[in-house]
Amino acid sequence: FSEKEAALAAAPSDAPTVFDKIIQKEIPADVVFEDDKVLAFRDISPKAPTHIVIIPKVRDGLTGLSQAEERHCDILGYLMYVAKLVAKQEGLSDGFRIVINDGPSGCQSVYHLHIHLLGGRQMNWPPG
Ligand code: DGP
Repeated sequence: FSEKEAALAAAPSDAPTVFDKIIQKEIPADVVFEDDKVLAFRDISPKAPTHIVIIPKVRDGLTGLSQAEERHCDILGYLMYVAKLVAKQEGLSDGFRIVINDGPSGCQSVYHLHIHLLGGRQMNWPPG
């Protein structure tokens, strides 16, 4: 299964996701940052030397960025700020990338909004 195949197989849904189990500590994750609002943990299939997934602990309808409403602005901004904090914590002083995949065409496979933080190597543009 490629990431693309996984994304195309994952229909958009508001069913519980694997991230709920990570939040509930039902399955282990390598957590690098946690507070009352967000959780950040290392991606199980890293695409860069540093690859961290940052999620809101409460999904509140945010299956993906395309579902964002004005009430989500605070948490969306906070997730970006945490990405910056974690980038610093990880020593990514030369730069990093954040990515939000949305929907099948955006290669989203988990329908609980998340920011990917990638770093530790030279990134290319355009992305694949
Ligand atoms: P996306 O394709 O943008 O929906 O990203 C979902 C990411 O979540 C993907 O890069 C792999 C990661 N992931 C999926 N399941 C798990 C898991 O059980 N543990 C961890 N640490 N990461 C996971």
